[in-house]
Amino acid sequence: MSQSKTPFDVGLLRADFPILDREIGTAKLIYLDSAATAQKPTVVIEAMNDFYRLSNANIHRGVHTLAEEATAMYEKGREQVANFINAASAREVIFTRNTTESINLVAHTWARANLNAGDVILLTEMEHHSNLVPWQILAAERGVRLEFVPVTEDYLFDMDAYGELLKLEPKLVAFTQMSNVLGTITPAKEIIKLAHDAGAIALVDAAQSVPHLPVDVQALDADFLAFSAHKMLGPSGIGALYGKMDLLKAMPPFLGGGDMIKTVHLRSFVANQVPYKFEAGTPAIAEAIGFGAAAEYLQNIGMNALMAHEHELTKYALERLEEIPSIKVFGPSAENKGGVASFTMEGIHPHDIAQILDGEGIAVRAGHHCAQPLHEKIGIPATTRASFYLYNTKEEIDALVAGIYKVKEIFG
Ligand code: 7TS
Repeated sequence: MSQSKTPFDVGLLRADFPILDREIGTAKLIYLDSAATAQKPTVVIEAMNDFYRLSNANIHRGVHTLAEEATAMYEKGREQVANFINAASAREVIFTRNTTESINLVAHTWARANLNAGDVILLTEMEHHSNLVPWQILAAERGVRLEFVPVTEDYLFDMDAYGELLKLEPKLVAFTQMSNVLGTITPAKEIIKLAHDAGAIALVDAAQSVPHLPVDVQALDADFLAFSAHKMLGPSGIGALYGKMDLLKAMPPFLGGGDMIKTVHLRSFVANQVPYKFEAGTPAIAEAIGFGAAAEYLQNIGMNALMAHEHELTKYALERLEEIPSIKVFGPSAENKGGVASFTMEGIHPHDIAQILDGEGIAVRAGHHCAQPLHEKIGIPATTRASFYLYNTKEEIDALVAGIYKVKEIFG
């Protein structure tokens, strides 16, 4: 999809991110926690500031100039986000608070209207809690049955097992396009095609993929696709649910209140059209504007160029990390992996590793990364995770490796 308009120059790009100039103690910040949330470029910060400075008003209700400007800016954000994932229409993009809310929206509306006791939902063992718990709640309430596609020994989506599980005729297949722990990139297009052939609807958890890979919802033929602005250089507090128009039209509303209605009487209401039917109350207006600016910024860089840069970094990071004695990195080889390196070190707790690295200015995350069942499967309670984005460099990976040697020194 997006072709780079300028050559990928990480030095130049870094200048777009003011936070990268920060120091942590006396060390320069090395931010390796973009899988948790990404840093924000000036264009995003300024787009939101400008809205508050110049155009702040509520949307979809006033006739005054500011209200019209605010509405146009909010809807432009939707267009930019829709364009970024190549949705057929901007109306197929619903603004939510985050990936979590997007998945819950589907669980509350589509699933409650369409699933009954005994119906099967197919998930995978490597899902984030966001794509597990909403279905567990539904299973407890409705008697829906959950089944799980295993992760192979090579940390990949198990296609053979998937083929077998599809014989259960699931109504929904909901899976991650990129694991936030293993970095595993799943063959989403093939998974969706097979789901459709088996009569199922497919929901893609794209929280980690939309920020890092070219994602085209039409090419994928995804029915639903959920992602968050904050992981793709945009603000927190806003995310998106893409849905095919015919599905969205048939779905009951999510939350009730202002903006999601056409008319209201004391005992009844008529729902508004898609996407407003799913956006009750005053939304995150500045955030939608920032979300759009982030999508456009990424599109101008070009997702193929960004992906190539991250691939180089990931390959390099795996080589350098695997050199270190007593370290174990989890996940597939670089060909099937996004910019995530989760590891353990013999006899050293992940939180201690993260703490010592922080002393060197290096931000990584330690814990189960909201994927506890995956850690149970692998047989470890926690990992330390370094994750990369467009602004990271090989020098930063060298600093990470030096930091890890320091951890080893401290722990003898
Ligand atoms: N799905 C995946 C695959 C994720 O990685 C995350 C967040 C979510 C869903 C939820 O996104 P949210 O924006 O609704 O919170 N993952 C992480 C992480 O790996 N570290 O912090 C958040």
